[in-house]
Amino acid sequence: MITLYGEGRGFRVAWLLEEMGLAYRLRQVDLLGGQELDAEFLAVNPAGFIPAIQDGGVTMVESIAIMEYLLARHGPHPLALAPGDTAFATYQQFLHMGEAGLAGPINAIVATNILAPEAERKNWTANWALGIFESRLGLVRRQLARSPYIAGDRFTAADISITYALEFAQRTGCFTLADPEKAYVARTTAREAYGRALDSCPATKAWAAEVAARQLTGD
Ligand SMILES: N[C@@H](CCC(=O)N[C@@H](CS)C(=O)NCC(=O)O)C(=O)O
Repeated sequence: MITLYGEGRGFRVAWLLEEMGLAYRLRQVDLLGGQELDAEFLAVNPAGFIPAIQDGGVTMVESIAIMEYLLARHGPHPLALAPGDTAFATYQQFLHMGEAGLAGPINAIVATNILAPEAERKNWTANWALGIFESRLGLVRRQLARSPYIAGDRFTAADISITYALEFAQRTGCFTLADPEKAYVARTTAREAYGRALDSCPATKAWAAEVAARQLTGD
């Protein structure tokens, strides 16, 4: 049985595991509540960040790499486009851009908003990170103007990567999605596997519900 350590970007992994029908258990990691004391987790990832997985003798980190590993090791699976597919390059590009160009830069803004002293919250670097996010989002928008999913007419693992990043940006209040992205997120998150992943990730589910309630009341 695969063990997934931590929610956060671990949600991408849980969603993929649900899509693939692979058995797993989620081992919670409390990043804000002293993971420096969590010796069992630090034995898995000495750097202390999430997500990580253990699958038999394999231990690894980095959500996109974990997704590629699962799709290859437990595949082939239709959610990963094959190299011979005409959309393979687009698939590969957006699978990685979801983290490298979208969620990664948002991390810098979130850390600034939560951790920086009040006087340092508005700063050049956080603005720069937002600019990076927005420029990559422009490529996502161009692509979604051409096709319902990021690599064409069907849902792939790249949509998990991109959807996670867009929800992350929206829920952290770093960015307000426009209608085309909202419609895309509504499409991808309507999948049954997304709902099952939310059910197995209680912190993510509670966060999503809290943000949705705040948006309804306009707070
Ligand atoms: N590129 C990494 C990013 C991992 C990451 O930033 N994880 C966050 C939570 S979602 C975290 O553990 N932050 C604390 C830290 O990096 O020390 C991935 O995609 O897995």
